[in-house]
Amino acid sequence: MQPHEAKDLWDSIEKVIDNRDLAAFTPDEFVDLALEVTPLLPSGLRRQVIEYRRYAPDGDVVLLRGLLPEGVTLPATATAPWMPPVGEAQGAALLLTSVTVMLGEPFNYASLYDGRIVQNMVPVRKMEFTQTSQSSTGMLDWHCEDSFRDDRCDYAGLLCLRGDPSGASMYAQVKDVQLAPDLMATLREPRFHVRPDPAHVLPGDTPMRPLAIISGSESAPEIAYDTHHLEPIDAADEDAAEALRQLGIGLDEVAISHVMEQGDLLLFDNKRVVHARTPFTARFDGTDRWLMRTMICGSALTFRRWGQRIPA
Ligand SMILES: O=C(O)CCC(=O)C(=O)O
Ligand SMILES: [Fe+2]
Repeated sequence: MQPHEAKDLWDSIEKVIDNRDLAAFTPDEFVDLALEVTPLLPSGLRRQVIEYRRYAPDGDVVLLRGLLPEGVTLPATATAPWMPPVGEAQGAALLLTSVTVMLGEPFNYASLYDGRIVQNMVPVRKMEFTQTSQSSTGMLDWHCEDSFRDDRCDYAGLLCLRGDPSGASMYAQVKDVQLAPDLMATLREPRFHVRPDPAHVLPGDTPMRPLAIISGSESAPEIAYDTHHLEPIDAADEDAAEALRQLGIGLDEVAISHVMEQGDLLLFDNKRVVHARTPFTARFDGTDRWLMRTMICGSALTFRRWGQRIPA
């Protein structure tokens, strides 16, 4: 996006917000407001997002740049994923949602980060080495969002409010992975199960979900993957364990890295891409790396089955 387009858009967003506190909006009202911003996005950007949804001509990840105006004064980095946006960050949350709503319905699970529609990917004290978005000093390893749910998001969008030169976002498209046919065949069998993501607050024991790691067509394969929460159902299934190991290596070989900068908006296909983040040092002084995220359900059918934007 050109600098003058970003500035015009930002001014329009401020008019749409009209000094209201968006924290008082219900999730549906918030998304409805974002839909008022969508037609105000530059037409080239809208075309690119719609083409990505329909054909993904340039791959399963798309990076849009320069969405925030130069010199924007954002508040201190949020201190938790579930903090509602304040000040100028409200405009950023609305902007992210106005783009992602072109891919489907932005949503969240009630069990994740207080069910906030727009979540902050920020470092949190004592969480430095966890496998969650709140980590920092530790590597956040390859995963898809919420592989433990069969209704996991189709896409996720990440908008960078504040970058960190060390914390690179990493992606690997499963269609790029080169693996021997017998390993692929093993990964296509339901010989694995995945435990719930630790970022979710779930009542009692949630059973592990059995699944095949790879599914779908040869030309557009899909993946459900989580380095730390996935294992063969049968602990003695050496072939399944080996296929998983080789897949991890194969993903590393096709990794794409990008250091997010302020105003970068990254969309990825959560069914065809795994992602990760490299370590960085958090200062906890309000200047840390800060991405806003929203997850998108691309299926109107699934969304209607939930009957709500924040399903249980
Ligand atoms: O910070 C990033 O680049 C990605 C964060 C992430 O993967 C997550 O929160 O699940
Ligand atoms: Fe993630």
